[in-house]
Amino acid sequence: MTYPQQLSPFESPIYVTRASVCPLESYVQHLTNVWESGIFTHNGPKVQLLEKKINEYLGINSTVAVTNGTIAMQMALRALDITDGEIITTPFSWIATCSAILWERCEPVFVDVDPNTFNIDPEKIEQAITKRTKAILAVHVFSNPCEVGKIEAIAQKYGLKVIYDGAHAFGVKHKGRSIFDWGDISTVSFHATKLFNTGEGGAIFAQGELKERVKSIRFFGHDSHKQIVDIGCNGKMTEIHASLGLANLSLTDSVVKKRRAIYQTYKGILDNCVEFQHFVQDSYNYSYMPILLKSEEACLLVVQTLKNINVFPRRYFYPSLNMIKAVKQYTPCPISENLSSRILCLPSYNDLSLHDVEKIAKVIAVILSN
Ligand code: T4K
Repeated sequence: MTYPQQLSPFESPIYVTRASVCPLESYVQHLTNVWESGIFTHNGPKVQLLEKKINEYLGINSTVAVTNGTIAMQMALRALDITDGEIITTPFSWIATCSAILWERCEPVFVDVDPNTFNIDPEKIEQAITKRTKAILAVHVFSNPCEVGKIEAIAQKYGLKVIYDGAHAFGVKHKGRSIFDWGDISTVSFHATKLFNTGEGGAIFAQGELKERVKSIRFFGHDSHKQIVDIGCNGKMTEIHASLGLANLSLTDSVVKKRRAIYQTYKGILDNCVEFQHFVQDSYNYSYMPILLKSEEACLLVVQTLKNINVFPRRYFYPSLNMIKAVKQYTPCPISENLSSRILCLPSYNDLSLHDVEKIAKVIAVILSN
């Protein structure tokens, strides 16, 4: 295929994201301390310092660092004593939201999403509640906060627990408070592809006794004297991962700033040809760059054309989780199914130049205008 100048392929592939990382020297500084101490795990000084720094950064006091965002949700369910029954959740998410429920021997009950925010639609939650419902597990999709007030009012009315999968939502606030401060418990992912990352990693946010229980569950069910007081697991973050987190944390504001500029550049060019997620400006961290095409056909055309110029967007989240046979028997969620068929996350990361963003956006605009 021959392209006009505007469509010439990029020399190196451009993927949906690249890890945001500190200069190597600042990581090495932390690693040197680890080597000197000989402490590599078991909630050592780097993990404790990372939790303290995250608390300071987010203005909270509830951070418990763990192995990843998936085990964080499983541990959250355990800490809330949810070991069976139904959990109301969203079909528009990464599989981990749902697999965490299934691994804890509970049943996911899908409630459709809002077509504009992409989050679970609170207006549809009540009709899905049964005698077996134990909790609502909602996701702040692409960092867009759920309607927490409405969700928590329903939960209170029916005596349900609320868990927020905040995998994407690091740094996001709602009504002036960290989004991780809402619900009974929240979780986040610090995977390499996330805004703030520790390579692999995550955290659970809980208060008071629940926080102490999470810490115990993280460490085989030990209390602070190494007595077994609970049935736990091994959910500990290592000192190596915490070191990377300590070095990366200071980048976070600049990462958000760069991704916001990328978002604005895409939006400036694509505003008339695609749809964007509806969100409140101050409550978004731009960690993903989702666009909605008018049809699945248009979405696949964009994917193929970008591939031809060495650009690799991702269809997060396709398919809608209610469509996956291995998950559970199909129940219709038409809005999520429709979103999933048309969603595309475009490249967005620190080292991506605005010039390249402009070129990608213009290519999309050209294809869609034909
Ligand atoms: N809840 C939600 C709503 C989630 O989205 C996720 C995870 C979770 C829970 C669970 O959290 P974790 O247990 O993962 O902590 C990624 C991530 O594995 C996953 O964390 C994330 N959500 C999901 C949406 O996407 P892929 O399939 O995109 O990874 P991959 O290997 O295709 O990487 C995409 C691009 O990122 C690469 O082309 C290049 C770049 N990259 C990737 C890796 C692995 C890097 O620059 N460095 C790297 O180390 O999964």
